Amino acid sequence: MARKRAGWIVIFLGLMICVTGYLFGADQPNVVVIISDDQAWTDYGFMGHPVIQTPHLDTLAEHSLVMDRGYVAAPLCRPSLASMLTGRYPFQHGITGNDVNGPTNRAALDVPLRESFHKFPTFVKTLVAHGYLAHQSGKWWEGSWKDGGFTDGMTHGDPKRRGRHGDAGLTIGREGMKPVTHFIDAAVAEEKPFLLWYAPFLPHTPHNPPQRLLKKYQKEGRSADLVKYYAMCEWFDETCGELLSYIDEKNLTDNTMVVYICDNGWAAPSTNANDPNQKLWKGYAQRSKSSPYENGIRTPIMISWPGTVKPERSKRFAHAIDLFPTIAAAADVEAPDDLPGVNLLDAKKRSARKRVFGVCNATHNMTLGHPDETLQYLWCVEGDWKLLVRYNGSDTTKYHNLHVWDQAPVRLYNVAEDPHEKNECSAEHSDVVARIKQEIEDWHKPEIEAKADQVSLGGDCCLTGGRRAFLMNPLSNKEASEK
Ligand SMILES: [Ca+2]
Repeated sequence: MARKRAGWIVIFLGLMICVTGYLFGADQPNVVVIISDDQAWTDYGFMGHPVIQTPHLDTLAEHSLVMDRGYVAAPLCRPSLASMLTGRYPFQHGITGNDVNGPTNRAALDVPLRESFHKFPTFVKTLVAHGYLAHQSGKWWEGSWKDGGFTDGMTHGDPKRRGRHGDAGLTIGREGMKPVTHFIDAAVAEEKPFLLWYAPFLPHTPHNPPQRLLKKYQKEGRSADLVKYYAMCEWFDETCGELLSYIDEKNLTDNTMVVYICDNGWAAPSTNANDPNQKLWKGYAQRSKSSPYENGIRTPIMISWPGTVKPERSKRFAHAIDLFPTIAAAADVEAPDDLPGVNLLDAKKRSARKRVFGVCNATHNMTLGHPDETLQYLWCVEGDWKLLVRYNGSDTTKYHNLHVWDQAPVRLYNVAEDPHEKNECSAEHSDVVARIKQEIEDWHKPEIEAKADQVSLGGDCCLTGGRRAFLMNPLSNKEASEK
């Protein structure tokens, strides 16, 4: 009798494995998400940069599906990362900038924003709910790793101990890789699939690379800010190499999907020295970080998964909001069905997409429930065209200088012929402007209203009320000339 029962148990377990595919995590790949911080889309060997050397990411690219027309939802760290996590645009999840108003009580004012944000599903929480171990390292703005649903991590998020955008997590890469490699060892020992959030504070400022790299890029006539940045890009690449080598040494490469993306672009101020508007901002080149131009929002997005994802170079669009549906599909778990992104492993879905959208809000000035109040631009890239629509959202801090110079109500570029956006051509193509502007309005208004209503937040949905209370109009020609 006991033997018969045991037989049934074996059959039942076998059926469970066939049906679910992830009993004991047997068929679930590990997922490694590598996120660069402040690096322009051009600044890699595999993207054709003539000076910067990124041999490890170049090797990863050789083995990856590389989508070099990738875009992020916002050209700034916190909203960009929040959109990767949730698969939603900033005006949907509410994190539109890096900081709230109020320089002295930032910690208290940020709490309700984070609490609202954490009601949204993320790929971290979803994978953990399906048996993954998950480790956070590097940039993390939303409290502690525990708040984000990770099972392990580095960021405490305590404002009394300088918690804001990663704190202890920001040492990863810059001071070695031990927390990550220890976590990998622990996951292997437990025989569980793992998710790694590797978002080092690289090549982000402070630009303090090792001397050996600094010396390598020093050259007569090359400005000091450029030398430091180039060296930082290679330093970041070295840490990616350390991580990927460790995974290889542990024989995990074949069962690990690596997703690569950068959160927003960056360019050295000296590269824009001839532009009089550069006087307004010393930190980085205007039209890079915090801007909707290509040096702010474009990034290569790549996926490596040996034996499962065919290495190729694709000209199809990819978007940061695709990470959640892609990672969920790889792990064979459900993502929310109202997410606007696509599973990038599905070539048909990639091909069917005609355009991508995104936003640019003020860097600070976030207030709960009013995600559009700080809106500066909406943008759309469709085929060869890119349209920017300027809005006049609140922007009361020093970061005002990032956008104040740019007062054209719309700007149109043919980014296929003019990838560095030197020839604004809206006057010659008013039909294209009208068509894409309408597409932007259709995307941003009614659809999002409906989506906000659908989001199950398990409580009062601040976003719905907020959006109804506040809908901005783009700058008119008259306003633009007066501002
Ligand atoms: Ca960043």
